[in-house]
Amino acid sequence: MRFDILTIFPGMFSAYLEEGILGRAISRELVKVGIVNIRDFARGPHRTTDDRPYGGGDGMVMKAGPIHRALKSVPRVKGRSLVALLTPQGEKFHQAVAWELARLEQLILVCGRYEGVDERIRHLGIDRDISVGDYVLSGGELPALVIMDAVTRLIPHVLGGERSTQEDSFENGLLEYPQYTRPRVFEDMEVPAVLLSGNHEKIRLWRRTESLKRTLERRPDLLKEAALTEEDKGILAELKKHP
Ligand code: 4GO
Repeated sequence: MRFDILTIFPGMFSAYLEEGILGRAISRELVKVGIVNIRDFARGPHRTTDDRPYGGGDGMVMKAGPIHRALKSVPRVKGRSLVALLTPQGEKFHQAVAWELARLEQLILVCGRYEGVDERIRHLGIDRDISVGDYVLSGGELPALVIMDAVTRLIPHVLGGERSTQEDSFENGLLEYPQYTRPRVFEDMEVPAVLLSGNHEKIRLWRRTESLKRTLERRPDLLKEAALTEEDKGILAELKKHP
């Protein structure tokens, strides 16, 4: 998988691309990342990437020209390649979208700044508008990093043995069960005895119950979409009777 990021703030990406899961995936060449500075494609002595909005009003709008030229400069990888604009007006990003994007050969992410980008850029090579949530940020850079992170950890061999994506929240449509590690007693709080029992069937049942309990309490909306077994439905019925 190759990511190409279009931004006027290339420096915002370095820390995140050098460390952690994403950093390691890059050094292992499981993913490649190209950063394009939109300002390199701006014209005039001031290399301006923004201008005043037609019709008046506060703030500035990102000019279409520099973004359009920056996009054309990105070599398109053969195979499935997609250009996404990060905007609060986009389709909401969630785990299923991450899986869909993980199947691409190339994902090009366009980060806007100021009050937004000239609408005409949408007709010049943007395939999809994506939003990471219902809030406004000062730029598309953090959303681009969020998407790169969520997608990268789904790429084969990125996570290795340390953690399975299958056990994550949302992969089975439920929230994760609580986790504990040493010490066994911390600030007078004990690890639930079942986890020390060595009884794998009891542990599985306890975790599934906790997962369902958490989802019911915090995100009941997720239960409508989750693939529930007959056992799950039985556990849920009990939880609703005796919360
Ligand atoms: C994306 C971009 C929020 C999101 C953004 C989001 N804010 N929720 N801000 O994914 C154009 C100028 C949009 C600033 C950008």
